[in-house]
Amino acid sequence: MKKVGLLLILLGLSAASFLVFAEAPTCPADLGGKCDDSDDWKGEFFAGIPKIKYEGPSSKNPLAFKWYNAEEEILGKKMKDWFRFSVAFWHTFRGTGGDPFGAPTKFWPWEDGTNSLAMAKRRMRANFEFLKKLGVEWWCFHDRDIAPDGQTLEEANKNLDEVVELAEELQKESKIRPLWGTAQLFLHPRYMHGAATSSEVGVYAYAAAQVKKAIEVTHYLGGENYVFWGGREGYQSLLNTDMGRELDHLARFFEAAVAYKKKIGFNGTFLIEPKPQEPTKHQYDWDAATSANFLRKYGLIGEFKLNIECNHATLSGHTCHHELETARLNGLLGNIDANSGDAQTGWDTDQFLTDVAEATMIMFSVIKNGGLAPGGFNFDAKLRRESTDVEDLFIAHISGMDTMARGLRNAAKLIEEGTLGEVVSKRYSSWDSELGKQIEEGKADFEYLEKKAKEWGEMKVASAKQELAEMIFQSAL
Ligand code: XUL
Ligand code: CO
Repeated sequence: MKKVGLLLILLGLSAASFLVFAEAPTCPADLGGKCDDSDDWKGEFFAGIPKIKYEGPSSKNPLAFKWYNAEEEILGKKMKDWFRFSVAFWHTFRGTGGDPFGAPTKFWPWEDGTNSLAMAKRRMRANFEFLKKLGVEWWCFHDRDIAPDGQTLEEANKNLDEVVELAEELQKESKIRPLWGTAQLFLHPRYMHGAATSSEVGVYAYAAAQVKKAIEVTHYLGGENYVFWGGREGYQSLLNTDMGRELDHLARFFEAAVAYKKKIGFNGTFLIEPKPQEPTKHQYDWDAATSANFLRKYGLIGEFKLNIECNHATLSGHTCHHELETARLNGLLGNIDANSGDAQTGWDTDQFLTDVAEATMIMFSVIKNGGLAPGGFNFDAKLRRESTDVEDLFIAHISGMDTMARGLRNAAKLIEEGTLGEVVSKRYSSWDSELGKQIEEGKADFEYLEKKAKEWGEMKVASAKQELAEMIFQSAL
């Protein structure tokens, strides 16, 4: 009983960052008292923070890149094009530091503690200043992160339109575009049984209307992808769940989304983001293999790719590298939500990735995939509750970008050097024989193989050389 209670509390931890401000701090002095409904405060939100530059590995400046050099070419492609980094609006601009045990800890100078439209607009201005100073050209959002919900769908859509107009205006003067947009279908109580897999048909319809609008605004803002993360598409108990019917409903929902996408001429990629559990005990898009099977079963395979999130991968008992390879080998690798979990905790901690070895393995997959475009790397990651300075937002992203850049440099070095590749090709060299070729071409039946086995007798089986592979790998880090 105690264990279950603790689990529920822990499950709430990462969802807490989706919540809107619960407690209103007082109007910050920097805003000159303009906290209520005015959007005329056009000051600098990140005063004193310069445009972040590349200073090289010897730099000790926390507000500079040491490894990420946007214009530098690696394996024939600029670093910025390998990554196409994106900032997640929900963590960076809606994360409060609140958790089930404690109140918000972050009181950014531009926040007034309300969920008003004026606040949403000021936050959007802060977002664009942040992106420009960081040198990132993409951002990701949920509909309800960027604009307040409404009493009715019409009111929610009107709020969204107003903030989207401002975002469009702010985008115009820069190259900044959404990497992807999505609909938030998990916070409102109507979605307690799920959205497309809800036991309530009215909720399915409402979710469809919300996704329709979210696709429209993503398209309007020039977004390159649209993500479906099944916030509550799953079950808590099979005893009261018709899993077959719910999965059929999910497929119908995706079919309708594909039809609408085509109807309005949205050419962005649709992405499914697998996650095994949290908030439900069992999410239907468990991992890459489960999602691929779902897409194949329902004839949706050509219409979707996958957005692999590293912390979701570890929650499903896989490495991020495994999930990326599974997606890639199925022709489904579309985007990465770059973050990591914590080895000792079993929930989605959404930390910025700092493990260079993991980043190197991630980049092996990305390089083999020829990059991710039109996808990219979205930092679906948040500051720790205890990190409360505005500059921490920059430091976290700089560190994440530098980690990935080191991964790219290492992976490129290993690929160019070729020794790791040689270990693998040597391991499979018996397959380069006449018999190997016949088998791979489907030209060897069991009788023929039996004949060969008799002819050859007991064979010598070679070492896998795992430690040698590990030695080559670690020496490149
Ligand atoms: C939840 C998660 C989401 C999706 C978008 O774990 O990763 O932020 O990326 O809904
Ligand atoms: Co994510």
